[in-house]
Amino acid sequence: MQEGFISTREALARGDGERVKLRGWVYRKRDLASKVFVVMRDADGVIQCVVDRSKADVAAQASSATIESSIEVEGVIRSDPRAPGGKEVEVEKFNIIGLADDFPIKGGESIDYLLDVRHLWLRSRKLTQIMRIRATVLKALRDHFTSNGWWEVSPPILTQSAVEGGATLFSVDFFGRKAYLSQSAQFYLEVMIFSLERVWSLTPSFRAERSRTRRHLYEYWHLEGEAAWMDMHDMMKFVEGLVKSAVKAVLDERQEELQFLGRNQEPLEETLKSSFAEVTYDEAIERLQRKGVNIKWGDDIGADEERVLTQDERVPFFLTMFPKHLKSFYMKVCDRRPEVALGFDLEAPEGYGEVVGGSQREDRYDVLLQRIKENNLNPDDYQWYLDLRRFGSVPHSGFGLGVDRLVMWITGIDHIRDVIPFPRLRERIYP
Ligand code: NSS
Repeated sequence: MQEGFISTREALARGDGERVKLRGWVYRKRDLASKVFVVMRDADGVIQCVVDRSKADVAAQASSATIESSIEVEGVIRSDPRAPGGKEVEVEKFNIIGLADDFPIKGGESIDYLLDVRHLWLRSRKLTQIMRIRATVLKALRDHFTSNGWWEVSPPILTQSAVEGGATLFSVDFFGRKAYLSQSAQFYLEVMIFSLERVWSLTPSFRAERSRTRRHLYEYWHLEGEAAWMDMHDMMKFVEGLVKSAVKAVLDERQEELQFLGRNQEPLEETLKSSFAEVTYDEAIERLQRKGVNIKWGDDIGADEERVLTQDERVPFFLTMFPKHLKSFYMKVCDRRPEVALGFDLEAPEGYGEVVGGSQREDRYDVLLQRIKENNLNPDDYQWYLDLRRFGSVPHSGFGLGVDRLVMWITGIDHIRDVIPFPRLRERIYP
């Protein structure tokens, strides 16, 4: 199947007069009196293929190929400044492999309709560029863990108890008992650090979010890390390196895609050159008040406030040291200020907001038990989690990174549904 075929990208790098064999799908077509122009796309890009009407059989084939038909072409490379990429293929052989029915996407359709035909819309050039960037981000993130000596582990998705509060749990019937879809692998990762010390996982996480926003999914990709012997600041340093590794890979390897998407690359370049600042919750409240936001110490910093804090920034920064009542029970309470938890969020600039949530974990049995009770949770549900504080407890920290949110910021896309191939939406779990 593979023999002799090259990609559009390779073809555009070939010299005039070279013979090439290509295959892909009909992206655009124009039938003129003397020529048939077919713009063919493949995973790498597009190339213009030209058939002269003097080759009557070949031209007839090209002419009958409908939009999105799969094709094979053979021909010779010619420079032409009018062609996309500056080169085209003078076609000598043209085969239709799969003739397409009338393609239902013609341009100008509503977002709603495009979601109905998501399985076809994923062929669009915009979504293709985003998926390529997404794959590069994922590879960079994985490589960063591996090259720093972290172990990948495989936590479950079916779980018994909440990590991030009962309000956003999806429940499932597990042979007559109630189970839940995982919100976070954190507690399982905490178990694993007692043998492997530094562990990570990449899994779907599920949140039955009440509100519909541009940055919430019901099923999203969650990259989580957990490590023994690391305090909050050690973990923040690691997260900074991790996020920079993804930004660097995209700048190095996905230039054409960023340009296609019209992404301003300056904030990404600045991110690589800067160190991420730490802004405490106390400072953030003051900043918000100075900007005229009606907020006081103890109030939650939500999506709207994050937008105010990040919209004029060009480099990610950490928000830290939150009032403990705003944060999950597992965060370690600060010794000096018992009303504060050792948590950190990484805020993406340019209005994007939170992409990472992490903390140092409460490693004292009594304090953790107390926090579970304060949060009206049943200690029986967390017995195994409490056990970790009974058998060789260790200072440790961890975080969860929303892969979709990171890709959203790096690509500069304004809605999270466009950075994941199959977003689950409330109106439709489709396809
Ligand atoms: O709720 S988090 O802030 N934190 C946790 O789940 C911790 N238990 C993770 C850990 O320490 N191992 O979620 C972490 C990140 C958050 O910063 C977002 O980037 C992303 O997960 N996140 C989401 N992305 C998309 N859609 C939704 N609904 C969503 N919820 C969280």
